[in-house]
Amino acid sequence: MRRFEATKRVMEAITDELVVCNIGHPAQELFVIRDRPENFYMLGSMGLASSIGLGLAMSQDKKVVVLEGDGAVAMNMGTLATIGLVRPANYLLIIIDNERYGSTGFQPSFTASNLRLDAVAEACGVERVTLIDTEARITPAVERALGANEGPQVMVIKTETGMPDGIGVIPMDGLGIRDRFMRAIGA
Ligand SMILES: Cc1ncc(C[n+]2csc(CCOP(=O)(O)OP(=O)(O)O)c2C)c(N)n1
Repeated sequence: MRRFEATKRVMEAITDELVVCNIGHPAQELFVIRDRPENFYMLGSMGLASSIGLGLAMSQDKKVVVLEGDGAVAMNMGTLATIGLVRPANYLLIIIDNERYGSTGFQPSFTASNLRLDAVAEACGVERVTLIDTEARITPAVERALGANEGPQVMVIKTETGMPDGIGVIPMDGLGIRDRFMRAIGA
């Protein structure tokens, strides 16, 4: 299972939740898998999808699912401490851990050697942390996580490296993505 397959399985569990997605290839893959106005794609700012999603969860009632990369979370590790502190019940952070900085050429990241993000999330006070390495477990686990309004929750999905050929750039600019998303959430 690569990030693409993992994202596909996550999206099978999504109904009306807001989805905020990591910069680069993860966002491009999500666009191909299932574009919808309730998706907010990061352009440019690595590490901030989890923080933007956190603010979103704190400011409105809909459930928020954030799709992050291990590299992005390692870059902004304070985000896990903040999630464990403010504890929004409607927040699910899914870290797709391919042990690489995928979008820039699959250079090995910290999780390839010394970093366990599930353990960091637990140490930050997040009680519901799930570690998944099997594709078939993803959709039921996300459904379960979203069924209970018992966030914050963190799910780490271990994947292989690589991505499908032919994934192109998202045909919207930042303002277009923002405006469409804000309309979708009635902001
Ligand atoms: C502050 C900052 N540093 C570096 C980059 C370049 N960059 C964009 S995506 C990326 C890799 C992201 O890796 P990860 O979050 O693990 O996601 P993956 O692509 O592996 O799914 C890098 C280094 C950036 N956009 N912003």
